[in-house]
Amino acid sequence: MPVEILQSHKLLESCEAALAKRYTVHKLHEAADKEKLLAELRDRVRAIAGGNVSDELMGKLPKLEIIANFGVGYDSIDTKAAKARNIRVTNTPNVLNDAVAELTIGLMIALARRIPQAHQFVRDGNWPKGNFPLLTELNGKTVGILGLGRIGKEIAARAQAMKMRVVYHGRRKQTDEPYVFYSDLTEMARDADWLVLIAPGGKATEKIVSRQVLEALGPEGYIVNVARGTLIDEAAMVELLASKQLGGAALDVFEKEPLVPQALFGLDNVVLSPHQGSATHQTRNKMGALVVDNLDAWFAGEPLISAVV
Ligand code: NAP
Ligand code: 8YV
Repeated sequence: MPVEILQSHKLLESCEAALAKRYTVHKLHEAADKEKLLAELRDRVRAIAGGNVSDELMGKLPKLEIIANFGVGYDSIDTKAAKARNIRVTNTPNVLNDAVAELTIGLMIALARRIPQAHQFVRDGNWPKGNFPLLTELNGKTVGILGLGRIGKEIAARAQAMKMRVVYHGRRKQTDEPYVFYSDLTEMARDADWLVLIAPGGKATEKIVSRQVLEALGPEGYIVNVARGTLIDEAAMVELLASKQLGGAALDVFEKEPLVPQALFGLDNVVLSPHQGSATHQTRNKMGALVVDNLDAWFAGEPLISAVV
């Protein structure tokens, strides 16, 4: 009898197909009556593929052994509860580093040179009426990276290729890294031209980029968020962008995505992106394969490939 697993949300097609080949998959997100499905599956489900897993959901599946998240960020899973219940949790690290780092640099150039706005300017037939305004460049500028982890290091390498100076903030100094470390985020924001966020979401980083940090970045400063919307005081950021007390923002993630604060749509100093850091065929396929490989390893009694709990 194949192992029964629960899929908690829509996954990549190739990942869903691979799961269906190996397991009996129940799709929670497609169930008309979720509680009824959970009650039926109570003593049968041994794994969850996907995120959005609360302590309450775990409590409804007493035979649950493992949660395999599709994504490196696992802030939608209550890992503390999983640990307490002796449930393993895996994620999809490293395979997406390059894709996210590439998008980050793309967003930075797009914001510095207002590429989406320039595109619209040409399409709207405005060019013959006058030139697009002069803007700014990345080279020679300092970028402060909040979260010099797997992805942060790839962003740092690419920022150096853009002839930028790299500094970083985290909970600790990384002695083997060549970049200047700031123990104080506000201080880093004050000294940097760009602030790039690529630290995990969750309680520990909630609104870590406060109004004070944004004000320190200032009217010439640019913020790029490819981490999670929860890291920024979004209301303060919108207000500061609108009043030009913050220079600009390139945002791939939002507090309540896919909902985006309406006020951002009318601003010319923002570039908006629909949480697409890892959204390429090659990267998403690798992420999907890692979800399946982790589950296969678990049910074969082998060590997990990328466990977080
Ligand atoms: P990682 O290797 O774990 O790096 C995270 C970094 O954040 C570490 O350098 C860590 O440094 C720092 N950090 C952790 N907690 C912190 C805190 N409380 N305060 C300050 N710094 C903290 O993770 P990763 O693989 O690079 O991924 C980072 C995040 O990117 C993910 O968790 C996810 O949310 C996001 N992401 C977004 C997309 C997208 O599509 N936009 C795609 C992939 C990932 P210290 O340990 O020294 O503090
Ligand atoms: C994905 C991500 O968009 O890995 C992460 O943490 O944010 C992205 O790669 C997401 O997890 C899947 O939709």
